[in-house]
Amino acid sequence: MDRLTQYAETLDTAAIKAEATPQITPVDSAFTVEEAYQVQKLSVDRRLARGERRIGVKMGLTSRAKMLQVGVDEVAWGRLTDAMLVEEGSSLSRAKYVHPRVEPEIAFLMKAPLAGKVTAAAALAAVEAIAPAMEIIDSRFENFKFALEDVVADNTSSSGLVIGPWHSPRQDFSNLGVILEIDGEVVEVGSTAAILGHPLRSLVAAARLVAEAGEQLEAGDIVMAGGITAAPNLSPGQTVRNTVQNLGSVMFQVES
Ligand code: 0L1
Ligand code: MG
Repeated sequence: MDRLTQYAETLDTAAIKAEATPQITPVDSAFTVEEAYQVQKLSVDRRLARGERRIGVKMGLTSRAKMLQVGVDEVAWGRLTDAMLVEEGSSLSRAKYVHPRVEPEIAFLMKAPLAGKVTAAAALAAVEAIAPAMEIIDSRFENFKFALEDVVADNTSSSGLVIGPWHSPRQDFSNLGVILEIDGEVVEVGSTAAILGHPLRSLVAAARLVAEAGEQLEAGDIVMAGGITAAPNLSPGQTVRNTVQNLGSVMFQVES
């Protein structure tokens, strides 16, 4: 088995078993971001081969704070499957994750394909709806520590998504207030402007990056725009809610 296939199998197995695995980059200093995206695809292909269905993409490292944290100046992306969907208002099992965290986000629902170098206006024209959303991120690496190459290979930590009510995108969503609550207490506040200054920039970047991989955003795809605040840890017993100005809220609970 070649080394990229081996990394994909290791990361896929770590996700299935909810067991952390060592970082790749400390033992493979030649590992590149391009190879990491190949590992990501190989790993997600294993899920598709087990019967999971592709439902869209997630954008990551979309805020200046996250870019500084990982030491990069480019966004990253990952692939979403139907098995990652957590029904709005339902419970997820903490035991299925290694060390899960939650990010308040907004999501786009596509009504037309989009790929390549597109304008913000063209991106908006391809959007059917927008919704308040949350991403469950769960690095498969020990101690949630990684370099860019590691996290890209690990499907940019993506593990789950929760989508709230869909709304028309014909409104100004460039700077909507965002409140993340856990057990009724406000733990993070932010604005959709934290996503590259305007969430549409994240969709423009998604179209460019998927095209570089020879893919496209499809009608019906969900695109997670990116984290808006720091990502708190999840623990059993919590009720988590993200409320986005004008878009309403989305919630889930955490079981053991
Ligand atoms: O969605 C994100 O921005 C997270 C990308 C990966 C970094 C992390 O796991 O914190
Ligand atoms: Mg995210």
